[in-house]
Amino acid sequence: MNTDNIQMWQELGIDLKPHDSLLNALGSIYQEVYLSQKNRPDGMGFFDFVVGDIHGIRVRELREHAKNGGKVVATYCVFVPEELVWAAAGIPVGLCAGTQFSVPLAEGILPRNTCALIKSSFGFKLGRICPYVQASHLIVGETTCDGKKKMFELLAEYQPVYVMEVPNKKTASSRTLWLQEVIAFKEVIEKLTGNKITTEKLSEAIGLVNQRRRALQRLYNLRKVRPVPISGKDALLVIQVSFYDDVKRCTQQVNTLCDELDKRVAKGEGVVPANAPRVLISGSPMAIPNWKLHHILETTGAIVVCEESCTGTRFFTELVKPEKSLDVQIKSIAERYMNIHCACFTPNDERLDDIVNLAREYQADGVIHYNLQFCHTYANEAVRVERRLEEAGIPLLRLETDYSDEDTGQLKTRIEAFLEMIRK
Ligand code: BJ8
Repeated sequence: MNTDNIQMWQELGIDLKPHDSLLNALGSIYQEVYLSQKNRPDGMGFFDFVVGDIHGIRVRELREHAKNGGKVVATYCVFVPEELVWAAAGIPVGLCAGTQFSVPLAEGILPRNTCALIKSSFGFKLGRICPYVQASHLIVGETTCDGKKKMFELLAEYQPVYVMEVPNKKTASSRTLWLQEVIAFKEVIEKLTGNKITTEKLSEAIGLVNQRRRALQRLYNLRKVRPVPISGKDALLVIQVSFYDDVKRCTQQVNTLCDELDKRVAKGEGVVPANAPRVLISGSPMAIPNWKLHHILETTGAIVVCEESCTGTRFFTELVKPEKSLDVQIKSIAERYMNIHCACFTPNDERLDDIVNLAREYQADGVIHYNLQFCHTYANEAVRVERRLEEAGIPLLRLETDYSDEDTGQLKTRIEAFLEMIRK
């Protein structure tokens, strides 16, 4: 173990013993899920390196930033407009919360029938095992679902938390409310960082984040090809890392990876045979190290070609329109974020359209609706997803699971039966 890292974690108040166990567990899962894959693109080397030192290099960069007077702003949802944080010379970090490891800690306080994402997030803070949480000056929550809203109240007992009000409808008055929320968030960030957000700074930040979105769009477009040049697991990892890595570096690495994939496509080279069943996953986000469903699918002969989720298309599909004055830039940011089709909205027909359109664009043979157990928002919306896909003639499998391994065998059986049905 790197002694510099240990010192840094101690300074951040990390509880070292469980933290060591977490890193050891992560190392073996990564070996099994990622490093055992054959024919991976060389460009994944960067992402392996980042995950290999997941609580080291990037945390050190955040600490350096803080030592120079900069602020770190942690988020849990793709609704928080990161452009405003970058424009105020802060660093936004998307927190992971994808591990079962921290769930039992949270269950000491939160009801067990709360979704794993919420319990994992809260458990990280309770157990002091996430250096990103410890290194952040402000955690930004949102009113997307009830469980999260209430968890943020409890989290605020441990660390400064600011909650953005995300409306539940997309009416004109909801849009006005959301615009006010974005303006209020700008003020919070300016106060936190001591930096005024100017038109120039915001324009630069919009450009940077849009470039990363374009790079991710490029990566996803390459997954539309048959045979697919990259595994679903690897593509998911790229998205997961882009939530917390430096925006410029990450963009460059994604583009380098895409250059390599372009060459694979030109040669007709894929990671699986052209006739492997192609699956689109739709639903709850999958934070590091939640690779469970992709791993089961891709070790059962299928290939995941797209994720309609916040760790997928919802993260990068829409760009922020570049504008010339601060007021219009802020409006443009608010508009872009209101186009995220999270199940917390009602009605949410746009998401149903997205799933059908994406399934066609990515030539998916079937869709898996992935629901984190106890997430009622996505579970209830799945009823309409099912009807819509039936009308469109697209096979669907609805799965509900958590972060534990207990149901792996059962999931595998259901997935095998589904693949048998959609195999051409
Ligand atoms: S924009 S999907 S990242 S809220 S799974 S915590 S909804 S009970 S994560 Fe999400 Fe933002 Fe929406 Fe995306 Fe609640 Fe459901 Fe848990 Fe969830």
